[in-house]
Amino acid sequence: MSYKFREIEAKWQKYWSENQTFKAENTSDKEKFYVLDMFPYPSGAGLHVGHPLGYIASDIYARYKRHKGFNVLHPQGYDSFGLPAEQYAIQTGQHPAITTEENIKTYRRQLDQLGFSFDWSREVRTSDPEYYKWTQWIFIKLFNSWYNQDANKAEPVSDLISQFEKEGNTKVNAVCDDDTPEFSAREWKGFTENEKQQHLLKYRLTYLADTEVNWCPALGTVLANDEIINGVSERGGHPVVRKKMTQWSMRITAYAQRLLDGLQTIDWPQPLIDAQTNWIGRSVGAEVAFKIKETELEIPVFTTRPDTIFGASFMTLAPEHELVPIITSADQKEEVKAYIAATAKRSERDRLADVNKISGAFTGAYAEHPFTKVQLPIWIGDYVLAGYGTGAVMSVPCGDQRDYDFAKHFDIPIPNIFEGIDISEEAFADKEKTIITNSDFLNGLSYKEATRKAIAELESLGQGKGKVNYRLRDAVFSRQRYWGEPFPVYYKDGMPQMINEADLPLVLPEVEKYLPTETGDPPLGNATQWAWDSEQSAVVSNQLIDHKRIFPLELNTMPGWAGSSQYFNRYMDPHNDSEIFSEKAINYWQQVDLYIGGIEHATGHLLYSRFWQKFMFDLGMVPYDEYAKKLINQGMILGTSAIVYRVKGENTYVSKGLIADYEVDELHVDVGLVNSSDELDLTGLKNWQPQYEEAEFVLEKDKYIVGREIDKMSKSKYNVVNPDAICEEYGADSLRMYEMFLGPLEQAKPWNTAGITGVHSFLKKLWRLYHGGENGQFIVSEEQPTKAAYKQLHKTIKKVEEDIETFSFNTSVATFMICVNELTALKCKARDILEPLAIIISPYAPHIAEELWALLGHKEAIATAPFPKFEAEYLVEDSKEYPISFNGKMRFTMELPLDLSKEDIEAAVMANDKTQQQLQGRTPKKVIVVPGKIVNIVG
Ligand code: ANZ
Repeated sequence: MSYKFREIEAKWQKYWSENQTFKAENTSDKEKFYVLDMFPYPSGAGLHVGHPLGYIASDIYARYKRHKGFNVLHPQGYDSFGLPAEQYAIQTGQHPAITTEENIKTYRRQLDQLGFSFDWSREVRTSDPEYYKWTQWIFIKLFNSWYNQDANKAEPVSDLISQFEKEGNTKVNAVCDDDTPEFSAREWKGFTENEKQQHLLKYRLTYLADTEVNWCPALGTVLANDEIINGVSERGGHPVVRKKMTQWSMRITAYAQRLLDGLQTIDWPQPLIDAQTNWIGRSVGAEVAFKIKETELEIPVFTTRPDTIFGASFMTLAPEHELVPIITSADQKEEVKAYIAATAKRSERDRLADVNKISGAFTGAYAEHPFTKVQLPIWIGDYVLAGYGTGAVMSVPCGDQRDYDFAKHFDIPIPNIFEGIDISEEAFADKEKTIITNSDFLNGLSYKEATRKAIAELESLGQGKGKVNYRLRDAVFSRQRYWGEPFPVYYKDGMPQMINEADLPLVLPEVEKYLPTETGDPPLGNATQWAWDSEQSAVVSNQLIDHKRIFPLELNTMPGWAGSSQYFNRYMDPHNDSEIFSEKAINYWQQVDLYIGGIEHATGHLLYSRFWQKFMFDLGMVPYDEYAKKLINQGMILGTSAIVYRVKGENTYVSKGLIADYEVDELHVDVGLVNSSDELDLTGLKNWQPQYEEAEFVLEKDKYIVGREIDKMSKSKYNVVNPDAICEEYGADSLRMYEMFLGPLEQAKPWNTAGITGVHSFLKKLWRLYHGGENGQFIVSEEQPTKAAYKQLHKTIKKVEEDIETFSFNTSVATFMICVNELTALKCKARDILEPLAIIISPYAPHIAEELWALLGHKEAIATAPFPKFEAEYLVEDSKEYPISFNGKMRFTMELPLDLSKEDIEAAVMANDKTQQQLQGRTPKKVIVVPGKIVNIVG
């Protein structure tokens, strides 16, 4: 019987689904193990072969852990809110829910066909109201919390209010807005309700604030920094301006230090830890206040180098700095205004990137140096960012390159206090004993001592203090989109109010159009039923809004990262409709043991989700403030693109070997049109795209050979390989094994479909190992296996177990191949070998393993069969292949037991026909026997 993989795979997928083989219970005597994948965004294009790489790896691990006796949670779901479905809706009018549902169907079919051991009974979809109810619920919890720096955790706003009532806010040590004013208990009590709410917003962990955003009027939305190229939108090339908009923000900065500290406690890849560390960007330094001449005003600056303060010769403020309009002198007003208008067009990223484009303007104002009392001119320049530190710097042109360039450009005098001294960051970090000169009381000190001294002196003047600064910014949480979670928020007298938790979910309303409204409101502004009846607790018609009982609802929606910040916990108890998850469920599953996903989420999802987990920990809802103990970033599978060469200005295409004689343009063509020898199917090409129909081709040896290039797999490069076709031709087990065989999990590696045949032949060989007989039927014997067969099996058990534990899945595949070759050569049909072999191979190739397991006579699925135990004794050698030499020349080998005496070895060698042939009747002078090593016959 041949290996009918299509039948076998369909049969077992059906079996697993009908028997709920992989359903995990929330109670078990077994130890738990939680294996998580980053859930997919179900895009219209479906999966390509690169997508399942991480899923295959995590599935192997999950299956392995089941064999090892664990109760494994391995869930899957969909990150199903998002932009592509919305854009498709804008173009076609098709409701995003419908497209999303269709795409999910495709994804589910594709995932099922790969034989993953997911517990689908726990599926979540972020766009499902039953799921986003809990995303909204966390939002409300964040709104009702503030960060107490003394307790170093989030606490209820109700506690903060009691404190305000008792003693005002002067003793409160909170992470709050910079412009939070001080007030006494009496003042607090005197505030109107609206004023109280305004003050509280400055403390809440999610708050409404006027934030500088990149606004693209043509697209009607805010854009992230990386969606803007050279000042215009990446999509469409529309102008982008910086604009203040009222937006929801998340006070993630409150958690900056804990987000850093937590990285030390988890087993995550170093590049990912580095990316988050840099993103959080902790800087230790000082905040120094510079007085502005002839005013009561001060400019606070943040500096990492207070030791250089005597080199400060001017100041630079970000153009957006709030003091700019106040301090600018009358005669500089025009210039300053023009400059501000010009820089508003540049994104923060451009401002940082264009170090050579020095620009700025003088404000006409002066600040006073805290020590020398010298007057320092105050400039504005866009190399100073409004959102970092205090948005102002003391400029030290002899110490800082950007300050130096700026001073040079505008001819600002550069006093050099560091003549001949290396003051680079490296020197600062390494050298304890370098001397600071020309700097009054800092003379003769090392950098570090000078830093300490400068801060102490500033403190005694009341003009500075030590300060730790983080590059991390609060995260803007509002999106002007339709297809996202609605905020559970309505507005009363302009202040946000939460709807009751009991009234969740607040379901996304229907709209006629998915575009922003004519008045510039987000798409939810098109909804006619989008008002909150605070008495009935219901969504009602906008026409009923009276601002007394019926209020307008929030029009923004939440960003993509909202839903993915809590799914790992929700999987533990996904159908609970009274709690986000039960105590029992979280106490049992605790946290994710292994999380596999892409590094591209390093400073997005993987940072935000850690923040939400820490918040949940502060609420006492979860036992760990890190949700994923170990994380692995799988490497990308790259596409092998196919290139044709078009003669410039002509419709002629030249084969690769001939291009030296032409001037050519390179074009990507569909990789499906190219065979494994890089030959292009010209008929196929002509049918593929009309521009090739009439084209001429210059061939070499009657063939058109394409160029090959390794690129990211993408539709635009026509190098996408669809797993459906591979499954159809070779089966899922071949695909799974081949993806692992491509190389180490964490490395990027190119896909090459031709290579899959090797793995496919291996599986056929595996199948044949269990078959034979006259008609090739299944055959297995009860005989005692040979020592050699045992040895092969146990070598394989050992290696595969070590490989899986260290996530080296690629080397296991090679080990299986060797094992099956050896057992085939040994003609091994023994049950005691073939049964354990089926189990160790089943995490990789589960369908064939299940089929063999059933043929072996088992009624239960292989999924929970115990992993075979490695026994070292089988690896102990008990015989030796002796090289038999004649006068020092090796002629043949002989397998002899290791426990033979010297005499017995000699006797056995002499009795061998081959020895007699070599001697041709002579009697050897001497026979040298070294037991366990060699035999040499002399004479
Ligand atoms: C004086 C000085 C002298 C500085 C010197 C550096 C070297 P990190 O490490 O990134 O925190 N700075 C402060 N706020 C800024 C802003 N909003 N935009 C641009 N630059 C800003 O860097 C902190 C240093 O970057 C600060 O220390 C300040 O320049 C500058 F020899 O102050 B320094």
